[in-house]
Amino acid sequence: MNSAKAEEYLRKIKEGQVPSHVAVIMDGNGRWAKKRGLPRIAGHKAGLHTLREIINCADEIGIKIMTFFAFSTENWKRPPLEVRFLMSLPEEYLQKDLPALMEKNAVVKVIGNYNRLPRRTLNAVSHALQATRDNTGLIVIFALNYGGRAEILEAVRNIAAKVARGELTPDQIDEQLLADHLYTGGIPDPDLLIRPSGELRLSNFLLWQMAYTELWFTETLWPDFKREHFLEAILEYQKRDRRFGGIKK
Ligand code: V0D
Repeated sequence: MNSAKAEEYLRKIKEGQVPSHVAVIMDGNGRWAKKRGLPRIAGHKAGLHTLREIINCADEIGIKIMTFFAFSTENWKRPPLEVRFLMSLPEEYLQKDLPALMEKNAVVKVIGNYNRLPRRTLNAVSHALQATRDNTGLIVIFALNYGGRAEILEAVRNIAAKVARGELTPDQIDEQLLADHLYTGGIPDPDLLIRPSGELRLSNFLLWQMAYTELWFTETLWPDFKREHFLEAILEYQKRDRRFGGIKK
């Protein structure tokens, strides 16, 4: 799949600066399936193909960090069978793609409260974290059982505990310290958020981290989202960046 449009975008992108960190909300899988008269899980499976294509493309153009919203703390409210199916996807994905990720020298990371996940899912994820921890290429972060407010709360609790133990004083609590206590401690904030499927919200994703992030939305559903959509988003980001270059953070 190498459309002329994608090649044209690629050429233009190479003239500018590629964002270091791109965050993506993989949204619209259920709607994609419904439109085709398929079960929602067929949409999630199709979304897995898009995930592969976008990781390959990000690696090719030299993006350093990709963060994908895979499962939110609110997603537990979905039908139990759908949740079960979703929980099988990390294992399915990693079984098939871990060798390719190793070949790319990619690092897999997970953010979120993932101790609530089924054992098999946890095992597959832990194995990938271990296997890729010393790699030095593209960092692929999956937000799993993630909620932005919960993340900030947990950080605040941990900081408060340090104050209570006398390890910190309140005046030592600044933005940097709070950022260091988030799941993303040590990872630079996203430069660009991509949200497909026509929803125009953050939905509790990386709230603290996206204070200065450029937002890019498209009506395209995640399973229909291709390399050329991704490149279009990057190109648009570069244009904005150029326009506001002097006064950006
Ligand atoms: C479903 C489309 C990869 C969006 C992509 C449990 C919805 C496929 C992972 C994954 C999901 C997670 C952790 C990890 C490696 C891979 C994933 C979920 C859903 C929720 F270490 N795709 N994916 N996780 N979908």
